[in-house]
Amino acid sequence: MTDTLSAPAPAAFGDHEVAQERRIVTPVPGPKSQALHERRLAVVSGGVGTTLPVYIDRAHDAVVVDVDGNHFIDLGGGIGVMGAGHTNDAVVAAVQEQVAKVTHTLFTVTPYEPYVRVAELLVERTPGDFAKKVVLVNSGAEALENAVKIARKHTGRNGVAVLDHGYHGRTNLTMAMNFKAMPYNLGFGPFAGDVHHAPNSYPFHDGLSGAEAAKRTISYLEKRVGAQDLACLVAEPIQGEGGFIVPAEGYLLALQEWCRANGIVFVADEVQSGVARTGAWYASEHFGLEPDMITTAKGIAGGMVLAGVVGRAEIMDSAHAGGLGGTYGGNPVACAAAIAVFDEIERRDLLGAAKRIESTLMPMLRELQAKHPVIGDVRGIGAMLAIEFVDPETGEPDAATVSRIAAEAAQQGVLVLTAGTYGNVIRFLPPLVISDELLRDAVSVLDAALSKA
Ligand code: PLZ
Repeated sequence: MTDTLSAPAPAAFGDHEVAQERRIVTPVPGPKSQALHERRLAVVSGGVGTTLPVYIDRAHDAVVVDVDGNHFIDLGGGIGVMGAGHTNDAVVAAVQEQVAKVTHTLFTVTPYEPYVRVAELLVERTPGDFAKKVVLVNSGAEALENAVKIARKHTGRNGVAVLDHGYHGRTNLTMAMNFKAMPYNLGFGPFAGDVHHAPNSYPFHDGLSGAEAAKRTISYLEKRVGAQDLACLVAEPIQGEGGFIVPAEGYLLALQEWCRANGIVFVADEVQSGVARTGAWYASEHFGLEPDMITTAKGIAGGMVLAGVVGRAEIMDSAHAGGLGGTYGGNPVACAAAIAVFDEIERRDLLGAAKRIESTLMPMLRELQAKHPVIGDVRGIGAMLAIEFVDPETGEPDAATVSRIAAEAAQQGVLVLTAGTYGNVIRFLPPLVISDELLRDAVSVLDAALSKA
């Protein structure tokens, strides 16, 4: 392994700052990344995939820097986690302060204030003008596990309804709730029972109105399961891994109404769409929803490990004392980070920033669509946008072009994530603090990659 391509001198910035620019100084992956990757292949399970074997050394705002000194524009933000920006000053300071005070006691043994504060913030910022309560956990999947567990206890029913193209996690129950077998579920069964998959609303493909799609979902569940056997219906307001599928107008509201009429707990899985991502605190607001429960994770704590369930107080309290918990749930350092993130969203108007990203990026993506017929659909809300690739003749999903473009963009210093049941979607989840200039630069790279593909 040659070491002649050494990293450039660190940029002349303060503590953890990084120049907000794209700068590629070695082949991608560079020699240091390649050496790390060899070490990794020897000891890390092959089941842990790698989208791009570029090893990251540091990051700030919307730029990540690898061990070879390459600066990448980050349009994925660690799958929508870094809304407040990488190494956000306020989050870094809050974590540093808390880590030197107390890092762990276990909230259910001897509690601490940051957990309570996060719960207060979640109660205030989630839609629904009713009494709510919270449980904090460690991951999105664990939040879903808890939502289902509480809904079952509350209703005394077992059935869980989920939607086609949905994604909910990698634990046994959440695997059963995923739509896509590969790579999430295949060979990992047997899976938890009483999980029922129903057709969703996917306007680009089904052409149905919200009312028509809701009728289809509801009649499917009524025939196949029976409303009185369902504890909950779990729906992502905008389906994330499924390819940023924005349901037709009125679809989700009709499902919520049906749930309410039938005593079914309506759970909005906002693990990907929540915490300012779409220009609202929670995407449910765009659809006029007041979910009985919301699961939240990712963007909530600036990359620190935190997730939670917020729900109607009477539902959340139906779990008996001691029925909810876990060693690390609501860890004080993670909670301190979350409090700083919520504060930053307000102080820096990150809801406005998400809307600004939509108004900058959406027209540029539509221009790409006009130029490149392989882009069949441009969709999303706020800073949760996507383009879906299909063969312009046949309408067949085109995953090959998506892979080529993502690989070429990385070579040029732009990180994009793919998504979609058929792998034919490029999704954009940039840190909300990204500048318009970086967005324009990144799109010009995608444009060139499209022309090349
Ligand atoms: N619900 C809506 O998007 C996580 C998965 C990444 P965890 N999505 C990214 C991967 O390949 O594992 C997600 C989500 C929605 C639940 C989850 C699960 O959240 O924090 O990854 O458990």
